[in-house]
Amino acid sequence: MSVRLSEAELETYREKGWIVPKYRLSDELLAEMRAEYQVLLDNNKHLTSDIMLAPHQVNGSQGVVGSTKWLEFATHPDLMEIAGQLIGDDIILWGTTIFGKPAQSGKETPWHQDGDYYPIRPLETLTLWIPLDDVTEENGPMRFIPGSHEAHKLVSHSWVEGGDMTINLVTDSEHFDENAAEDLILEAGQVSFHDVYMIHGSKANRTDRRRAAFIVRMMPATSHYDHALGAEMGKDHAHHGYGTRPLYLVRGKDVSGLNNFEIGH
Ligand SMILES: O=C(O)CCC(=O)C(=O)O
Repeated sequence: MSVRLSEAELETYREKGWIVPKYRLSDELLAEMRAEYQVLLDNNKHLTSDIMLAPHQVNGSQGVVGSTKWLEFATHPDLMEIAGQLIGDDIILWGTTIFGKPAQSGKETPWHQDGDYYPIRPLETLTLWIPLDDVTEENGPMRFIPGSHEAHKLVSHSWVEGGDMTINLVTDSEHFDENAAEDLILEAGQVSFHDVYMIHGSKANRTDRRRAAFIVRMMPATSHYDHALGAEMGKDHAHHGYGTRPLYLVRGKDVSGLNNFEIGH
């Protein structure tokens, strides 16, 4: 299956802030990822599956017992080929997450911009969102506000307490119109790619069907992942481990010359 993006797909990414290319993971790879997810769940019974940080690290953030298998999945040559067309050929992988959205009790992810959390300057990151299960309108699809990335600006967020959400920093409502949201209805094995400034979220899952997704964060190596800033910014959510995240140069070279590839390894 082709991993070359068409001009129309590139244009959609620029205009809307995300794309779901005409590409899908092979059934074999998807089956392997799903089996590995079961291993992850079995090895992490001490954690809730709503959000598992950095499963690609053997000792992941938040006490996750992870596996380098997730690093292998994240850097699959097809995915790297597509990422290269969106953020250039020098790429650093700095994070992964699994939002497990379990059946019946899957928590809401409130509206947010990813970038509000990240110690990356200039702020750039491409997120690969890879559903391990079919995503329907009912089981908590990702929801995007088209074009909300366009100004390339972080808008104000507020800290909202509550145990029924996967994260607590929420985009203030004056910055977007929820009625404009588009739901991302995908089959397992399709992949969505979104921009770091995109306002997005997902509703709770009250259905009998799990909606787990593996998420990969990659930045162009023209940017600097500043670990010291990460430790400082991450005080409010220290379990994210932003001060000690290992960086992986997965393509090309460190153009910024500032990234540290030893911390956290
Ligand atoms: O999977 C979800 O429900 C939320 C994921 C998310 O917000 C993200 O990948 O940035």
